[in-house]
Order: sequence, then C-alpha cells, then structure tokens
Amino acid sequence: MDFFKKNSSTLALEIYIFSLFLILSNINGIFASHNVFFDLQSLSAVSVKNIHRTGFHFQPPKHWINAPMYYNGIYHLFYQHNPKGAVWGNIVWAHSVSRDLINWIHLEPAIYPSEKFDRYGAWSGSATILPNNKPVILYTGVVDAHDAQVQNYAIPANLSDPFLRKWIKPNNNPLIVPDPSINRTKFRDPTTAWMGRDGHWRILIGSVRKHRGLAILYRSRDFMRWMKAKHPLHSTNGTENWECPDFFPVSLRNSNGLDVSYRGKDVKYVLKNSLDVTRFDYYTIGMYHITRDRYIPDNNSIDGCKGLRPDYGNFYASKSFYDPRKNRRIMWAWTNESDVLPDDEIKKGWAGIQAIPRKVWLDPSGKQLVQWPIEELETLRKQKVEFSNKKLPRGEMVEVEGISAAQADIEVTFSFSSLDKAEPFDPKWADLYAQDVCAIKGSTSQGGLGPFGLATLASKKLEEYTPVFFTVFKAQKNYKVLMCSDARRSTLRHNEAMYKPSFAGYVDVDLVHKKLSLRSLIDNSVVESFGAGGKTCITSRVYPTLAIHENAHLFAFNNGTETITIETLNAWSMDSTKMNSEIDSGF
Ligand SMILES: *[C@@H]1O[C@H](CO)[C@@H](O)[C@H](O)[C@H]1NC(C)=O
Ligand SMILES: *[C@@H]1O[C@H](CO)[C@@H](O)[C@H](O)[C@H]1NC(C)=O
Ligand SMILES: *[C@@H]1O[C@H](CO)[C@@H](O)[C@H](O)[C@H]1NC(C)=O
Ligand SMILES: *[C@@H]1O[C@H](CO)[C@@H](O)[C@H](O)[C@H]1NC(C)=O
Ligand SMILES: *[C@@H]1O[C@H](CO)[C@@H](O)[C@H](O)[C@H]1NC(C)=O
Ligand SMILES: *[C@H]1O[C@@H](CO)[C@H](O)[C@@H](O)[C@@H]1NC(C)=O
Repeated sequence: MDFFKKNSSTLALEIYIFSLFLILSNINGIFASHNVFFDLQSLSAVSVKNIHRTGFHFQPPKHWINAPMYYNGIYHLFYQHNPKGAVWGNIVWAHSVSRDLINWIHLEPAIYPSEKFDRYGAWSGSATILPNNKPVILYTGVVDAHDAQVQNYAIPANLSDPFLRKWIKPNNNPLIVPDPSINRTKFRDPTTAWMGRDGHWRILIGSVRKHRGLAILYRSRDFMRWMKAKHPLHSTNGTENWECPDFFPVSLRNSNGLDVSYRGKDVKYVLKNSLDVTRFDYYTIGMYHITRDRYIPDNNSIDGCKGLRPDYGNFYASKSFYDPRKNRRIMWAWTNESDVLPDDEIKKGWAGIQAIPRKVWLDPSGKQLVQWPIEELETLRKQKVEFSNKKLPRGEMVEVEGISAAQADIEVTFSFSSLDKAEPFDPKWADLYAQDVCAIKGSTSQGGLGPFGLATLASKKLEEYTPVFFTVFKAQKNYKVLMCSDARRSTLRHNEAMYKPSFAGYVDVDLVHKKLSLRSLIDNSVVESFGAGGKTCITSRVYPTLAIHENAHLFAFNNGTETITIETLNAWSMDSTKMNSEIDSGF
C-alpha cells in the first residue's frame, strides 16, 4: 500500500487519541445520562446549566468527552457523542480543532462505529505520523456484545484538508486480533508507534494475565502486519489491567521533548499506565533495553499502586505527545465529574473535561517527572493582583481580592525562617497513602510548619472551600512535605454519593532555601494545582453552592505555629476561551 511506503525519514510525530473506554467504563452514569439526554433532546441549550461549567478547560458543548491529537500545526480533539441515547453502537467521534490548545472549534464527527471490526465500540487509541507526514490512527474496536477487542486503523480521507475532517477505515481491518493467550476483553489502547534501530515499528497494547498488568509488545515492518513479541515490554504482578499505556523518552539534558523514536544515550524512559483497579495513573522512570526490547524501571522507581503519579487527584488515561511546534512533550488527561448521581449530569447537561495540557519533562534528579501548564494558557490572564513579603502568623488568612476568584491563575511562593517546628512524621503513616494522611491532618488541625496554602473556591465565611496546602513533617532522616487538595468541605450539598476526596501527594523537594511554591488553576468546578514548580500535581473537581461566580473568594492561610511569609503572590482573573465555536474566518 502506497500510503504506508517507508522512506528513510523515520520522523514519527505523535498524535494520540484519548480513551473512549474512559467514558464507556462508567456504565451506570452513561446509561443514565444518555437516557436523560434523550429525554431532554427537545429542550434547547438553555437546559445546560452553567454554574459549574468551566471557562478555560476543554469541555464538550454537551455530553461526554473523549480524545485529542496533533497534526501539521493543528491540534485535534475527538470526543464521544451519542446521538441516539443509550445505544453503545451509535457512539461517534465528535471532533474539535485548535491552533493553540486553548481555543477550540467544533467540526462534524470524524469516526462512526460501523463495520464488523468496530460495530460495538470504537475505543481508545493513538496516532502516529508515518514517513511522508501521513497520520494513521490505531484504535481498539469492539466486535461483539461481550466486549471482545481488536486493533484497527483509520487514515484521513483527504490529506489536503487541514482539518482532516473525514477518516477512512480500510477494509483490511482489523490489523491485530488477540491470540489465545490474551484475554479478548482486556486488550486495548494501542500506543503511538515508535521505530527501532532495525527499522521496524513497535506498539504497546494494555492487557492483563492473571493479576499481572501487561504492556504487550507488537512489531511490524510495514505497519500492516503485526507480530506479537515473545515478551511484553514490561509487566507487573498485582496491578491488574493496564489501560492507556504511554511509553516515551525524556531528555537527561534539558526540558525539551523528544520524539518517541528518538535514539540516543542521553535519555531515560517513562512508562505510564492507567490502573483500572484504582482508576489512577502511575508511572515509573527507567531504561529501555533496545536489543532485548524490554523496559526496566530504575530500582528506586516504585512499580505499581505505591508508585509515582502524574497527578494525585482526578486525572486518568493521560497520554503524551511530542509537539514539534514548540519542541516539547505535552501530557493530557481526562478529569471526570465527581458529582456522581446521574441526576447531577442531567441538570448540567454535560460531563467530563480535559485537564490543562501540561508540558512534561524529567526532573534533574532523574527520579521523577515535572509538569507545567502549557505557556499558551498565560494568554488568558486578565486583571492581576500581586503582593509580596506578607506575614501570615498562625491562624491568619489574607484574602486575594480584585480578581475573579472562580476563574483564576495564582502563583505563590511561601517561605519560613526555620524547620524546627515541623511536627514529627508518625511512622504509622509510612504505610498509608498521602491521601489518608491528609484526611487525618487536614487544614483545620493546628500544625507546626503548616498547614499553609490557599483556600480556593471559598465562600465568604468558609462555609465551603477547597484548601490546597502544604504541611512539613520531620521524619527520621529527612523532612517530608505533604501537599493536599482537600475537597471534603468543598460544597454544602448534602449528597452521600458525592465524591470529595482529600487528594494528596508528597513533594520530593529540597527545603534548603526554606521555600515552597504553589500554582493553582481555578476554573469554577476544577482546582488544578502544581506544587514546587510542578513536581507534585493534584486536580480536584468540586461543586460549590455559595462560592460560585462573583461570590467565590480566594484566601491564603496558615494554621501552623511557624509564621509563614508570602514572598510573592501573583494572581490573575482568567478569560474564558472560545470553546467549541463554529468555524469562522478567524481560525
Ligand atoms: C481535499 O481538501 C482540499 C482542501 O480543503 C479541497 O480543496 C479538496 O477539494 C478536497 N478533496 C476532496 C476530494 O474532497
Ligand atoms: C477475561 O476478563 C474477563 C473480564 O473482563 C473475566 O471475566 C474473564 O474471567 C477473563 N478470562 C480469563 C481467561 O482470564
Ligand atoms: C501475583 O499477585 C497476586 C495478587 O496480587 C498474588 O496472589 C500472587 O501470589 C502473585 N504472584 C507472584 C508470582 O508473585
Ligand atoms: C540501583 O541501581 C544502581 C545503578 O544501577 C546500583 O548502583 C545500586 O546498587 C542499585 N541499588 C539497589 C538497592 O539495587
Ligand atoms: C484553620 O484552623 C481553624 C481552626 O481549626 C479553622 O476554623 C479554619 O477553617 C482553618 N483554616 C483553613 C483554611 O482550613
Ligand atoms: C471519577 O468519578 C468518581 C466518582 O464517581 C469515581 O470514584 C472515580 O473512580 C472516577 N474516576 C475515573 C478515572 O473513572
């Protein structure tokens, strides 16, 4: 096939398609929501309640979200839309495009499940740009009512169309069917392909055998015929099914991104998996042994549920792609709703957003990733307030006034003069997740060094608020910095089923300068935070009842005995973006 003819240029720009599976996995929610959507179909868009609608996070015009990709200077996002209500087979890939990952334009749907090889669902996948700059999407097709899965491909119908509106599913699909050693219902989410030294393509497919999560490796010379390798690229017992694997190199030299086929010695590799069993994303840093086609995590990089997470909050099925336009790697993820009663989605009329796209690179320590919101986001900054050298003695709060606190970007650096007052770290906590330690300590218990931080989406008298804060503990040999984004008091709504976790992670930071920085992106029902320059990230979805629009407040607080200084605080109101407007001449 001419389309796949290889040439010497092995440039493989990446694109990727997010996981349809994400949406499908929430079966109760989706059926309920689709039913209701169906019922509401005759109502106009007025029925889409706007209280918690985000202003600058990607959001479908209505309904459930899905999948992004990048090609030829234009970013694409596909998302799920079911015009016929509760019938799975009717799900189509709606399609939006952007030049800056911030403002989006809505196009006609791109992919309809229609053929034998995807009739019961077109689930997640990725895209690869083949030589000659030709994109190809690999995606998981569901072939029967029992969720049996195969891997398919689709190609653009017209490469001259800058928006790639139409996609074709050639009739030599499916490309990969599982062999008998693979559970057909756990065989999905092909990665972007990379090319080895031998000139053969490789992809990973997420799976599980017994309790062992697997990244099954396939190789191909021509992108059409794929052979399963003898061994998976990597596997870990006890982690259950792996979804949306993502495998990419990171530079040991600088924060620039690398193409997935990059070859050189100055790199480490990252393997990220989404664990179905916990519904969180995890990654390890390690080495890719090219001759053996094996990935080995570094021995200090914990593999499994106790390992590193790109985000310690509501953040799933993240994937990254290399963006050649700015020579960076960008990670995206899906952030689901936390108001779990179907009734909530009915009232809102939409569900699911994307986290802000983040530039991702290797920390100089080589032990973890660092993430930071893409710089394009800063174009949305409007009114600014700033202050510096403000003392926060124990129990004090200072309000950040003069910006729209419901939709804001805040960067703050806290400092303190001594570590002496740090409370001891209870050895019993060593076996707990950070989230559980946050549940014990919280922002209201008086501490030594901390808790201090921001009270976001707060009502005037703190009847409801989401604190994002640090507490420093003294462990046996070192200090431990806990970062929390605690949704437990985020809303006054009494709803047993409401998901309000005390999300938290530790921050591996050197306290020699006695400083800790925090950036929070606040967007009506999202608080997305970056601790210590992006070493620890936490995203919470929250649904205030009082702290909405102009009634939302933002405070900095300290509940520790050690006085904290706000060295600098810069906060901006954030503009809303063009979210899924129709195509116009301005694009
Ligand atoms: C392909 O797209 C280009 C650019 O939009 C358009 O001019 C051309 O007519 C399209 N070709 C077909 C066959 O649709
Ligand atoms: C395959 O996975 C399904 C769940 O998706 C499970 O019920 C079944 O037991 C598994 N089959 C085997 C052979 O492990
Ligand atoms: C794999 O994990 C399962 C459950 O987590 C455990 O029962 C089993 O013993 C483990 N197998 C090996 C080989 O470690
Ligand atoms: C971890 O790996 C490093 C580098 O390969 C090695 O020097 C060290 O001994 C290893 N540590 C353990 C505990 O295996
Ligand atoms: C600080 O602690 C006091 C006393 O427990 C509590 O009332 C207040 O809400 C706390 N501040 C924050 C931001 O949690
Ligand atoms: C998001 O929603 C909450 C509440 O229903 C669930 O507890 C989470 O598991 C879910 N997250 C994902 C990734 O599905």
